Amino acid sequence: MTRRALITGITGQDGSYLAEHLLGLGYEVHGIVRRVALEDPARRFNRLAHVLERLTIHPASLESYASLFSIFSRHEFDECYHLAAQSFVAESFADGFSTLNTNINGTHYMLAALRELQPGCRFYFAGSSEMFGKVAEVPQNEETRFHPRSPYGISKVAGFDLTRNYREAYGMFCASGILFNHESPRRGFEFVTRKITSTVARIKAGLADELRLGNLDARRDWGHAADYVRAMRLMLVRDESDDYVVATGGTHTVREFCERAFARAGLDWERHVRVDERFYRPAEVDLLVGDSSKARRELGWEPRYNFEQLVDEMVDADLRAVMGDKKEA
Ligand code: NAP
Ligand code: F7E
Repeated sequence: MTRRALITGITGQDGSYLAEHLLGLGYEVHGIVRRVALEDPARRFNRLAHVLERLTIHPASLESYASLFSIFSRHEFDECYHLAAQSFVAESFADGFSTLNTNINGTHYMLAALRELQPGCRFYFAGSSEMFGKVAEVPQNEETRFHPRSPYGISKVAGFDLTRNYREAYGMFCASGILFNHESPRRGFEFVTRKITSTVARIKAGLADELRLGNLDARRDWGHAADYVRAMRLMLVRDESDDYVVATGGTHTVREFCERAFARAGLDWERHVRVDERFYRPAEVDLLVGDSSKARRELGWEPRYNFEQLVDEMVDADLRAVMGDKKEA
């Protein structure tokens, strides 16, 4: 029987890779998008353009329980991947209220609607390494204490707790992935990796000269989104639901990311990068590095990309895009 999956946040980086992955496995894939996305399809669906005809899209909003309830009352799903969120940490400092509202209530609405109408549907929650925040130990695993350092991190801890509570209180199949940073050529331009690789390409093409960044010493465990969406599905096809850290186990500074990205384009990063206080955060998460041994052991998951391959793929894609734009102009 064909399995049917619903993805919230299908227009985002992870949603697009997950949709591709599930289609490749023979799933029938549905997605929830907000109406603004439907009104601006060329921009909002750009990550999905190549598979859009094979998807079923439903308009709904995470802010409206009624809109989610209506979808679950009309369509049955085997698996539900709840990826939609205000996902930019810096923005959560600027507007904590809407981040908490979307990320906490949105997750609660999803769980409550499922419990009411489809308690047998398996549920995935997109947890984050930001939940570890001011880290209690290095590396971080499923037992590490949470100490979030941003409204975003706080919203993800609440979503994680809600998900676990629906599992424990109502016996539903609810799993959380605690995913460390994962990037790709489809990453949003506001995140540091894509900000770097897209600006490298513009500098190479003579369209820019300078890249302004915040904390160059921040360390992240960066993986590739295509690898991480495989782990999401593996969590939902187990006999029992549980929570898993997904990470590479490696760590690099923002400075190291710059070095590699500029070098890939034949540029010297020190000639172009300027530190700008405006991009510092009120509270920083300095050292994130994940221990994903449980996922490797129980899910049989492991990443296929290493750090260098990730950076190179992102730079190459942005170089191609910028050179293509220049030719057209
Ligand atoms: P992303 O590219 O920012 O995508 C976010 C998605 O959420 C988009 O489809 C967006 O829709 C949707 N969305 C945002 N606010 C919404 C709202 N109010 N109502 C309905 N949809 C809304 O994020 P991502 O990198 O793919 O991440 C996917 C999930 O994993 C997020 O929950 C994120 O917090 C979490 N996560 C990400 C990482 C990472 O490193 N990428 C790590 C850990 C956890 P529009 O297109 O309409 O804006
Ligand atoms: O920042 C530093 C910044 O915005 C990474 C989201 O997917 O991963 C992501 O959150 C680091 C931080 O991602 C700039 O201070 C320096 O230390 O790329 P980012 P993030 O905050 O780690 C987690 C796991 C998620 O769950 C989130 O959804 O880079 N940094 N200079 C900068 N960051 C940005 N954005 N811009 C700068 O100019």
